[in-house]
Amino acid sequence: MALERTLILIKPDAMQRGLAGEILARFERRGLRMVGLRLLKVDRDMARQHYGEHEGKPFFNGLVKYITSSPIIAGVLEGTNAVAAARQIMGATRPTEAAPGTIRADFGLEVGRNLVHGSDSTASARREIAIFFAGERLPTWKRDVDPWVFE
Ligand code: DAT
Ligand code: MG
Repeated sequence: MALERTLILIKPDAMQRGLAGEILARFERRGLRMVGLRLLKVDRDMARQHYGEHEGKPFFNGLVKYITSSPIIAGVLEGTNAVAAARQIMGATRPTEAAPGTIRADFGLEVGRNLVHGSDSTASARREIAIFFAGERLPTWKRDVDPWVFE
């Protein structure tokens, strides 16, 4: 059980469909805490850097065009096993293979319009947070306060 940070993106299709609040709420109510949040338009250089591992694949150019097509929200979420927890909430890459109850299954059908990004490892999270929050000092949450207990 490790305290981790992960990068999420609310991608252009989710923004255009007015689903940003719904998507953020799903991460938030699971217990992941926001430590960074910004609205931005990704340019080609940033897109190529973020999706560098996919360069050369047949869908790469379409992916860059899509992610640069409208403003997105980038967020850093913190929590126990945050990387895996966020991926679980998102669902599988292909919406038709994602489990019901996940964001990608509940709101999408097309792999090229799958609404959200989430880092796939802590190493990816570090790399991606550095791209989207370069030079920003992200706050942290105090954890020395007991949660309420229902007796
Ligand atoms: P994930 O976003 O689940 O980490 P990935 O890193 O393999 O998935 O791919 C990055 C994004 O690229 C993915 O969210 C959607 C797009 N993509 C992946 N495979 C694709 C394909 N076969 N055709 C079209 N787009 C694809
Ligand atoms: Mg990925």
